[in-house]
Amino acid sequence: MKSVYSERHKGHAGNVELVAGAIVPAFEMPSRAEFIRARIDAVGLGPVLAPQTHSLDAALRVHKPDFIDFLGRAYPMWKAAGREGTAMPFTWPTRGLRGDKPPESIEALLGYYSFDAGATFVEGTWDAIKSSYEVALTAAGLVKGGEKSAFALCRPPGHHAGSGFMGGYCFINNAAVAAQWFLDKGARKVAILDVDYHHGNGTQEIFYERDDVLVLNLHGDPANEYPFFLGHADETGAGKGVGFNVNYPMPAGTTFEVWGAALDDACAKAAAYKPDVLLVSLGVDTFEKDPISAFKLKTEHYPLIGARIAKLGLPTLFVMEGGYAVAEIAVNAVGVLTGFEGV
Ligand code: 6XA
Ligand code: ZN
Repeated sequence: MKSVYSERHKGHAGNVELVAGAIVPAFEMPSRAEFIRARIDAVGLGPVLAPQTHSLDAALRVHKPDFIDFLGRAYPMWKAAGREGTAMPFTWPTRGLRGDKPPESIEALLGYYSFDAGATFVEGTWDAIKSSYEVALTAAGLVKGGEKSAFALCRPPGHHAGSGFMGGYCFINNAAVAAQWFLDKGARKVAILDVDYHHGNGTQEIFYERDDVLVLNLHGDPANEYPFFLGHADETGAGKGVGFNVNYPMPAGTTFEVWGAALDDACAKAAAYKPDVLLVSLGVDTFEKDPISAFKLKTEHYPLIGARIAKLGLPTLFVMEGGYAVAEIAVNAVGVLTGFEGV
């Protein structure tokens, strides 16, 4: 399997985040991607290509223009306001406030274009966002070009980013961009299988009223788990999208036996949909030792996930999402890919 990777993600570094009342170093850190990159070579998964340059046109097919424009302006505005360090949202236009009126100051814009404090900017963030987007599109191009599969080693991740908002370490929704790109290049139907521990609320929002993208999401029950405000089983789509969004919320402590049954059900639904392409939002924060998650998957399970997905026999693009047990993230993520290849 070919992978696509760019060193430019490393500029998105040194961020802090807000966890349980404390400001701590962000769990979403550059070493995550660097360990995965090294593991690809260690197991001989295949060549690692640099991304091609892409304009933002494909991002604008799933994101609002003012939001994408803001992502590029955010850190320069933060600095122009005399600030340094991490630009972090802290005020949101919730119920009872004016969410329809774009504000002017950087403090307000950060909140206007986010749903939490978890998408933060430093100097190199916008370039890293663009590189992650280009990684996804370049890997999509490999699959479109006839490769059976490809791995987009994206960082920052994307599945929490919606049409007009960032959050949860995500800015541009790389998987959603790639799905729309396949459709624009002639695919009739695309399925997205999100196996990250967290619900991919952004992906759900973007395609919620569509029947040309089937979104399947396995995740921690939002009643008790981030992102809390989306991801319940009764969210099945709207309009012509009814039936084309499927959520599998599962409780803390879920083991592979239970999780794997949900994966089997999701794979059966993906097969019945007969998509032209399958996208996998690949998070490995389902791992038992993940520091911010609560499922109980073990390292030996990740190749089984890849093998199960491979049985669908679909052109498949893996897009990297979460996973924070840095010591094991690479073995687990690349384990899915080698399992897919039957290595
Ligand atoms: C925010 C938790 C962000 C979770 C990010 C993630 N406290 N999403 O891994 O898949
Ligand atoms: Zn996650």
